[in-house]
Amino acid sequence: MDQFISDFLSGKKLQQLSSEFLPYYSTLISKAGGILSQETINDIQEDLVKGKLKDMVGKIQKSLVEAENAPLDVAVIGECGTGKSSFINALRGLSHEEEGSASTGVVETTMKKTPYQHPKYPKVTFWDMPGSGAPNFSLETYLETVEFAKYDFFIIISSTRFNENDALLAQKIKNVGRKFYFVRTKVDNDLHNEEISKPKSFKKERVLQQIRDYCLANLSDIGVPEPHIFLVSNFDLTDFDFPKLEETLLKELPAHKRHTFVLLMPCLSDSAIEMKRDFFKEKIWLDALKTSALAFVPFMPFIYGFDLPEQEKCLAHYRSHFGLDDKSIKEIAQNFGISEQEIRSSIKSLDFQLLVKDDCTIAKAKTCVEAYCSVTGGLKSSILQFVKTYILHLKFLNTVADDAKIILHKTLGS
Ligand SMILES: Nc1nc2c(ncn2[C@@H]2O[C@H](COP(=O)(O)OP(=O)(O)OP(=O)(O)O)[C@@H](O)[C@H]2O)c(=O)[nH]1
Ligand SMILES: [Mg+2]
Repeated sequence: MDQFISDFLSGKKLQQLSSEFLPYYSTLISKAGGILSQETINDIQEDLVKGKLKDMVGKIQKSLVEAENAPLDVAVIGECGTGKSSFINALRGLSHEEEGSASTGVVETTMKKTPYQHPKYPKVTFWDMPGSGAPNFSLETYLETVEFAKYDFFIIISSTRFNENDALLAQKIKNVGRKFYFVRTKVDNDLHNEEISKPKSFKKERVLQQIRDYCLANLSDIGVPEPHIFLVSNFDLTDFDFPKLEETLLKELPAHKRHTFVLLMPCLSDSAIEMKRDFFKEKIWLDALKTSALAFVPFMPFIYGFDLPEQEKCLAHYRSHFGLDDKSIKEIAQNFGISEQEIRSSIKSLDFQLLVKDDCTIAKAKTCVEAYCSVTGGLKSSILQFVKTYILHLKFLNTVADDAKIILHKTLGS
């Protein structure tokens, strides 16, 4: 059982909990940051000191609702043919031939600004911009059509060297207070070409370093100070700098937008899976803290039930977020030539009954509830249901996240 929640329920002094809140919260959240803004953290600490538990509940609830509903608009810009549309398709988890994917091709393809919703998370929109170097291109009209302030951040893409237009766009983005990241695509091509042309001396890491150094020198030549650059292949997001790009974007987003971004991160690396796990863990914890506080608010009806279909829904929800729903399992089997049976037998999160039946959950919940009842008396059954649910949700989450890693390594291996 979580120490902070357990202390809360067993009636530890709120003054003391207030000073323990921030250090505890910091150990709990993802390395890329949490859902609560610094302002909300300060407010919660103050509410704890003053014993204003109802206010604290309201603030946590507000942060959770904001995190759930935050829209995210990402603009992808750069020269013609650099792989903007392919990058968007990769982020949306769609192959280039799938229905609803952005058109890609060897000739100029994207002629006007086009929004693409994430198929699973409709609040996330990627904006596919026309290429900035087309023959009929005019920087002035381009700047007008882009509407810089509208987006949360920009990805500037190049497949060779960045140019003056990219630098101008970066400056413009900076002026409206938005962030931009440079992504160098098609590194798979570069590696392939180098390997064919210099089979004896070819070293993958050295070639990648050369591309990185070249891009950095090129960006500083055109006046971009200390640029961040990420090397990717749109055909393989598990490799190169894509995981680092995800982590950087997540860190630099405002707190309430991080949750939306973390949802769309494909489970293509251990670090992406861990960041997802941490975010959901934080949400479960904030929910539990809110509910624990409510149990101490006078005149608030505290009725908490344990509804099996609801629990099953919760498990299905985690499976979907970690790409382990039935549809995804089928796709993994097809794409990697592994039998569906083999995938299903190697993971534990498909057996809801087994996860729920575990006696440890009830034993753990009872210990915690006894502490609470020794302080307040009454309410025993509701609190027991709440603690049981809390422990179970954590268990669902951890089982699903561990399973996602098992499947990731199975597919990487094949
Ligand atoms: N090898 C390799 N090819 C890529 C990569 N990204 C894109 N391509 C190919 O590059 C070509 C252009 O890709 P698009 O995604 O259409 O490029 P775009 O920037 O949207 O092009 P416009 O819309 O015309 O500006 C296509 O043939 C893609 O398959 C990559 O990372 N590696
Ligand atoms: Mg395009």
